[in-house]
Amino acid sequence: MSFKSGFVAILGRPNVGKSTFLNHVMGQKIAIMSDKAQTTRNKIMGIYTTPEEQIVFIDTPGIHKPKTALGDFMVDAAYSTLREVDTVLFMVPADEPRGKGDDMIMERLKQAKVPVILVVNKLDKVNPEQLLDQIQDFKDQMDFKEIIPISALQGNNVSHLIDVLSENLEEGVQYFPEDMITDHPERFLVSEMIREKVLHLTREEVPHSIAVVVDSMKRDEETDKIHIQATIMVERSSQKGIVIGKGGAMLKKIGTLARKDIETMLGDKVFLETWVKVKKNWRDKKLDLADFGYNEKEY
Ligand SMILES: Nc1nc2c(ncn2[C@@H]2O[C@H](COP(=O)(O)OP(=O)(O)OP(=O)(O)O)[C@@H](O)[C@H]2O)c(=O)[nH]1
Ligand SMILES: [Mg+2]
Repeated sequence: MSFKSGFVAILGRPNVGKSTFLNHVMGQKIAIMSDKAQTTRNKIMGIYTTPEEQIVFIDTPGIHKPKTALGDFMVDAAYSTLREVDTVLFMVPADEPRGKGDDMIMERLKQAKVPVILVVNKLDKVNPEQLLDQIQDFKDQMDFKEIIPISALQGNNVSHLIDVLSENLEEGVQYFPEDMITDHPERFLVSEMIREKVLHLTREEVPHSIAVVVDSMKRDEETDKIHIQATIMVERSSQKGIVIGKGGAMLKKIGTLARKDIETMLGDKVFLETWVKVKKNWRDKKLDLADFGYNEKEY
């Protein structure tokens, strides 16, 4: 049998479970997750390889009405995948009614000449009747190639979705080596894991106002640990106070939790040092955005 391959984008509003799905398929955390909207800010590849096939998933930032240059970058990044993939997974939550955001995305999907599979996620949160109503409502809006309900969190029906994608793959080359799981370097994943902890531990505007940059990452021969130095950027000095916390307690908590995740990912002991720095309005400054890793990336 010949080898099959293809690119699949995961698109949808913020918070619907796109990254949770990607991580479930990959069996490890390559995209951070949180209950805050707009968690993912870059396109993130998850490369799923078996002896017969390679499916290259692209997780994308949740599509929303942008209010900053960072928001523009995120939404552009999500839509840019429409030119790069063979299939789109349009993900919607089972437990929230269709909204303007969904309609806006569907308008774009209709114009793109790519087959779209509707993935109704979070099926664990509704009863079968609610699920059927949700499916019917979306079915009335556009033609989907397939409609598949899943729970990305619990894993229900995810393997069925993979089977459907496999059946629709065309013959093709293996684009990436079988041991490669993502396109981003370890430094990116490290910075994201730190950002995830800040998202989990802070509220309101703080999660949206931070960026994390890894300044250095190298093995310390004496302690045999990976020594990582990272800076958490905030937009205002009041936010710096929040991230550092009373007597440094918050920053310590962020560091401890992030270190554990980073150690699991690297399979190595880690010594993590973090600093907090104010960069006024960085989300609207093109140069800062580029410095913090938010610049164009085409596949
Ligand atoms: N109950 C339930 N919760 C889920 C499911 N999938 C995801 N979630 C939760 O939904 C929230 C958002 O998940 P993410 O994977 O970060 O969502 P996302 O679509 O990547 O969000 P953005 O990156 O902001 O666009 C998290 O709190 C997840 O735990 C599911 O199948 N069931
Ligand atoms: Mg995400």
